[in-house]
Amino acid sequence: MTADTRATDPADHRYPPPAELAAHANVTQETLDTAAADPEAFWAEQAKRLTWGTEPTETLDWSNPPFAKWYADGTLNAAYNCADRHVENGLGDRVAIHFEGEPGDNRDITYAELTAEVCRAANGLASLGVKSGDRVAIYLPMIPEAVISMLACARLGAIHTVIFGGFSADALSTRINDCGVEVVITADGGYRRGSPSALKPAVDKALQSTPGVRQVVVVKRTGQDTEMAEGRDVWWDDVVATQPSEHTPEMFPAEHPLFVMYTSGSTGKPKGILHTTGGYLVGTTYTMWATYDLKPETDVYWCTADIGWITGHSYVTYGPLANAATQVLYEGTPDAPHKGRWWEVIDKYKVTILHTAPTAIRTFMKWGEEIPAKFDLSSLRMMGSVGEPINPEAYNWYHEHIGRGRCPIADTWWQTETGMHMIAPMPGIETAKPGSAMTPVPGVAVDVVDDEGHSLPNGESGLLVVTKPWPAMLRTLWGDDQRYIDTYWARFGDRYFAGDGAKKDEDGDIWLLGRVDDVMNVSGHRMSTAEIESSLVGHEAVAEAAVVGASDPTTGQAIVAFVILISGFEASDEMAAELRNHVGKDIGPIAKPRQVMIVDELPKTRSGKIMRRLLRDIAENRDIGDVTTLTDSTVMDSIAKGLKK
Ligand code: 6R9
Repeated sequence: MTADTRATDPADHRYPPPAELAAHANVTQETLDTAAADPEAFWAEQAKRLTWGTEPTETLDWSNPPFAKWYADGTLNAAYNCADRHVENGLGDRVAIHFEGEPGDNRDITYAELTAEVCRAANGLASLGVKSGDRVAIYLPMIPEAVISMLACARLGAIHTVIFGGFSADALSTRINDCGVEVVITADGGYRRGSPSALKPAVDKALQSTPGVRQVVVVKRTGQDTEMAEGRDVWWDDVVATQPSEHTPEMFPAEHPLFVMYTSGSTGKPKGILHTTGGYLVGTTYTMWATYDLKPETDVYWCTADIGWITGHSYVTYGPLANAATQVLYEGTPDAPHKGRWWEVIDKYKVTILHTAPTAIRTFMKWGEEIPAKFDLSSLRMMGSVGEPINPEAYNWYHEHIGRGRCPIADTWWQTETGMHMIAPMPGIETAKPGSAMTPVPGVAVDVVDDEGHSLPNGESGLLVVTKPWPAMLRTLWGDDQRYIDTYWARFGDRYFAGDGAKKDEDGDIWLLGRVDDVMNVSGHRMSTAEIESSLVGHEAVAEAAVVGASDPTTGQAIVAFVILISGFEASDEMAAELRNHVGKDIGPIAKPRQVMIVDELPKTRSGKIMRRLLRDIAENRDIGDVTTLTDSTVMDSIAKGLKK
């Protein structure tokens, strides 16, 4: 039981580690000290968590920064590490995945079964000609085949690129073309909010403009009517189910590419973040074990992230499975068929570690604490948060109403680019502060610096940098080394620029302050203002568009768009609704602006840059501050007036 340390200000609550957890904690102060004294030796040691074909003798090669190599003379197979080796170690009967479908269907998959399924899928993909280095896109709901497909690709050395099922056909084709994908794995559909939701039609549409795709494998999930293109589309059951359940894994060099994950940058074009095999797997395997104090023999872990995001890669597929953990995989939404669905799942599988996002917690707060109160959540012992800063109110609510005052919360800061947790409290050691991600994980070094790169003292806000290479770091942007250098390294030399503002408090603990670039964070999803602006100006009625992220009590930030119409088009509620839907269709429902404001002019600086800060003030109903750098300071009046109409 945590001591009652309630203070009046929610940010001043303090949560020391529960004594029981601290007594058996995976990570101790000694771990932190050893790692800080010699990070490379620490990471060399952590590599022993994996089973290698050839053990690495090198740890980090930073001779050509910012292009890092980790464990470069080692060889391994990621799928073998996540499946077969556990069976060889006598854990074949342990459940790897408790799958819970939204309609209530469920399936337990042991490590022996997982290994067999991955082998079958690898044999199936190989029969379609997939080989090492080929790119395979995965566009699936949260069903076991999603994890199996990722591992089947990894087993063959093929590079997977998972595209979130909520993305539109256009977003799909852009990513497929950028990555040079030849094979797509999808499903007829998945269950969302109580009904089947089709996926295959978006693939069909995307493939009209992806000349490189030669084959589509379709998993049957919902049984919806599905068009199959002759010669191109094949059913998963026809290609995979009939295959032998044995497959000899090839050992690949540690720096062999594992996957590309697209994420929004500050320009419209999504960035293909490239992760490689050895370093990524060491980093995720270690942090999975350390941050959650994972005890694979007894814990039941549940991360609610979709595999379409990095969290789903590192902490649904690779981290948990490399540790031989037992986890829950849930297909649907938290409110189907009722708003207590998550708590029911926790009770049913006796989940001990829950990892979710602030936006979900705020939604549950809105629904009311009486809903989780109806369920037995006594199995929980540890919880995590990821994706955006968690506000102290949501943190305290999570602690009290879900963790029932007993469970430490790891607020984990990291990125698609970092591959693994970078800043998070180690649950057996640290007294957590609501809203702070606390301190770097063992083996990681960060700093807060000013614009010129000078380290800032405690108490001051600046920019977050990572000061030493880490194993799961991105290696480059797919096909664009220059953009990799420019985006992350040009600013501070050999220190990685994360794009986040941060502050160290008087104790040196780190508070994340949100993005400092034009990237919004909506429900934990990164969205670029430029990408949505370019979608809006793609509509025949729009002359110009400016998009900002306005703070929102549930989603963290919400997308607010200001648009100028081409003359001849009328401003109306219908037009605003049409533009919202246009973005939804173009990019995906999560990119739909909360509001579209039709204006006559946009505030611009003398150099022609749109002053998003002012638009954010309007979107958040604040007084407009300093407008002296505007070309025409009356613009703001006219916008504000125009909006009152
Ligand atoms: C893992 C993930 C990365 C951006 C990152 C930051 C924000 C993530 C956070 C957080 C404050 C946390 N972010 N976790 N901000 N506290 N615990 O979310 O990756 O989708 O690439 O987003 O998300 O702004 O730069 P990704």
